[in-house]
Formats: sequence, C-alpha cells, structure tokens
Amino acid sequence: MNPKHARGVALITVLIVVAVVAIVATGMASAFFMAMNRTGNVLDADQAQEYARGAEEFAMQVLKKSFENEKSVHLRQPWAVRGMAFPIEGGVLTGEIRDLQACLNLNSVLANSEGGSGRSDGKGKGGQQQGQNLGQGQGTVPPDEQDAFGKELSPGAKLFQFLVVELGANTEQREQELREALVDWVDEDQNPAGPGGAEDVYYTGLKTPYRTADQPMASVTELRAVKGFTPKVYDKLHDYVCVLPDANQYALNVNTVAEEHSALLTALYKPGTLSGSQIQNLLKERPPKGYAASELATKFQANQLRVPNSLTTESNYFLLRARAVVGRGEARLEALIKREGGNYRVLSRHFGEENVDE
Ligand SMILES: [Ca+2]
Repeated sequence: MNPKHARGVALITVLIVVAVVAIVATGMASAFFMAMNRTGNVLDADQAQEYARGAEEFAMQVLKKSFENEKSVHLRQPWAVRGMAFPIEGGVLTGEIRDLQACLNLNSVLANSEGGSGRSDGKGKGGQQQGQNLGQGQGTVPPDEQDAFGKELSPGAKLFQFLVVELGANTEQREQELREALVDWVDEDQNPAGPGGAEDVYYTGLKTPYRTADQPMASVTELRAVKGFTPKVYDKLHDYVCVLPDANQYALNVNTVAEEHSALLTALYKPGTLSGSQIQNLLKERPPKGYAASELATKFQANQLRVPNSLTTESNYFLLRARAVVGRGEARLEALIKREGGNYRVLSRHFGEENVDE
C-alpha cells in the first residue's frame, strides 16, 4: 500500500470512529434528556396529586366555616362559590363543591319505607297536610305508587319513578320498568323486582355478558349498564341524579336545588297534580339565605302545596371536584365529603374525572 492510500484508509477510519462516537453520544444525550423529562413529569404529576389531596382539607374548612353560624345550607354560602382558583407553585389549583342533596340519590330506590324520613334534620314526619296536593286517601295506594307485588313504593323509589315521568324519560321504557331494573341492579338478591326487572339471568344472556352489581352504586355512570337506561334515558336523568352510600338518604334540600332542576321538587308530588309555576315560584322566592325549616310550612301553603316529608333545608353530603396543574403534571380529584354535626370526613375519593361533560 502506498503512503497515499494508507492516509486515505486512516482518514476513513477516523471518520467512521467520529461518526460512531457522535451517534452514541447523541443517543446517550437523548436518553438522558428523556429520562430527565420523564422524571420531571412524574414529579409534576406527584406534586399535582398532593395539591389535589390538599384541596380536600381546604374544602372541609370552607364547609365548616360556611355553616358556623347558620343552620340552613344555601347557595350564598362560601362553599357554593363556583370557579374557585388558587395560584400554587408552578401552576394553579381549581375546584368547586356541590351539594349532593340537590340531586336524587339513585341508591335510595332501596330506601326502607319505615326507615325514617330521609331528612337530615330529623324532622321528616308529619308534613303539613294543607293545600290542594294532599296525596291520596288513607289506606289505598294508587297503582303507580305500588311495586309489582302490591307493596307501596319507598319514598326514594317513588321519587325516582315520578322524576322519570316529570323529565319525559319514559318514552322508550315505562317508568316502572326503569325503576324495577334499577332496584335489581342495586339490591343484593337475584329475584327480579317485577316484569321490568333484570338480574344476572338477563345480563349474562347479553352479547357481551356481565353481572348485576347487587350492591349500591358507586358512580352514576353505572346507570349506563342497567337494562333500559339507553343513552337517551341516561342523558335526561344524568344532571338530576347522584349516588350516596346511604340508601336511606333521599331528602332534597329546597335551598340548594338549582332553579333549572325544579323537576326534582315537582317529582315529590304525584305527576300531573301541580300547576307549572308552583315549584318555580317557591324556588324563585327563596330568600338570599335560603328558607329556614320553620318557615317552610307557611311558604308552601302560600303556593297551595303541602311540605313533602322528604324535604329539608340542610345538607350533609358534598362532592368536591378539584383540579391541580403543576408544570406538565395534572391531577383531578373527586371526593365525597360527609358532614356529621361539626365534623367532616371524606367517605370516598377517586382521581380522574367521572363526568367530563359537566
Ligand atoms: Ca339484584
């Protein structure tokens, strides 16, 4: 090999070595930066999650403060402020609290008829029996208030069935069928609640088979799996319903039900017995600090209404929705908070968002 060729080979060798080193170095740098980014993202996400958890404590303090000097729970109290946002290091924490007694507890279709009034203030029995909507005659239960075995529906089941009618969600399935299917989904037995009911025998025969929960619902979205609750029916009910672990909690707070959800209160009466404006008036006339329990009778009488037993001016269940953003990390949290006198505790929490369309 002449010297000229030797120099050429050496040069090519050097170039190859340089190229290989460059490739390796680039690969190492890229892996390093990726690892750094990943660690950064994980740290951001962890921090966001911690901030979201912190929102629980904050929410409980806000609730406590809100009810310090007031017995009624209403929408002018600090807890009800919408769109709260707080700057945090590297991001922002937002959140809101909702009253879960301003919606129908789906699990209350299992409420025990004799198990109290459902009122959180313990004053449920003996509603005023004046006005034009006095309910039915003593001793006879109308067919639309009976289950398939002739037993009077529990207050929660009645409210559900009347709400379905009130919202016009009974065009595809009859209201009784929806109620029976829902009861079967949450009750622990495998005996259909009626002709519309459905237990494992029905669900395991579907193209994609599954079983009934046979326990109280943990999420409103479970309704999508229940027989008869088509997307149309689900959409109609969705904004009016929620789930609480206590089946006997069906009392609605007249002070926190949104005016656009007045159907919830109308459903406390037999369908078709109220004039359109009676409940609307009651909601519109709400004083800034809500109705006091002692003035309900007078106010309802003024609108020719009896006070339903399952109506209250207080609330004990709240839902916190919090979102924390830190750098590239984000955490969404939903926590169910129970008020017990002056104490508050988190009954359940989950990360992620249950109803992103809300
Ligand atoms: Ca069942």
